[in-house]
Amino acid sequence: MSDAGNSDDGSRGADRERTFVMAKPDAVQRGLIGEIVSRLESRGLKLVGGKVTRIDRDLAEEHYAEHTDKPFFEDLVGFITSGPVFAMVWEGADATRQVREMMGATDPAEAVPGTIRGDFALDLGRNVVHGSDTEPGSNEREVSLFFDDEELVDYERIDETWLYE
Ligand code: DAT
Ligand code: MG
Repeated sequence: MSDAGNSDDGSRGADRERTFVMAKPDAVQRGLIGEIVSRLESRGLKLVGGKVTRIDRDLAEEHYAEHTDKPFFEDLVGFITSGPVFAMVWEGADATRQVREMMGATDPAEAVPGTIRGDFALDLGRNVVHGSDTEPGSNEREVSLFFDDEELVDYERIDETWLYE
């Protein structure tokens, strides 16, 4: 990981990680990009990459490879390729798990209020946001699927000394 930490021995940087997040086509169409960005940004996570892009079928199949054999796979690929998405990389302590918590349950019907899906979605097939799962390596796999290294920017936020002890 980067030298994002501020301590002399670099130890504060040790538990920072990067995770892949995406405002899905429904979020883009419904004007929810800012809402999603705002929540993660206010939490203290750091946006290190972001772009509006279209996902083609090959990328969709690779991104969702774990679901290839699921009955909903075709609908999922159809949906995620149906319009532009906003792809992001966020960095921070325990970022993958924290983003997943902030997203809420996969099925918005089960997502508690206060989570992104619990506040902005109703239907499993239109759940507005994607975040890497917590399987080791999932975050890195997805980041590199969507971003080249030079698209990701190392920098310090001025509030980092107030976000991390
Ligand atoms: P998540 O997006 O929370 O990581 P997942 O990886 O299990 O959830 O599934 C990927 C997406 O596929 C999910 O956001 C919505 C869709 N999906 C999951 N389970 C589904 C189901 N049983 N029926 C229809 N769509 C489903
Ligand atoms: Mg998943």
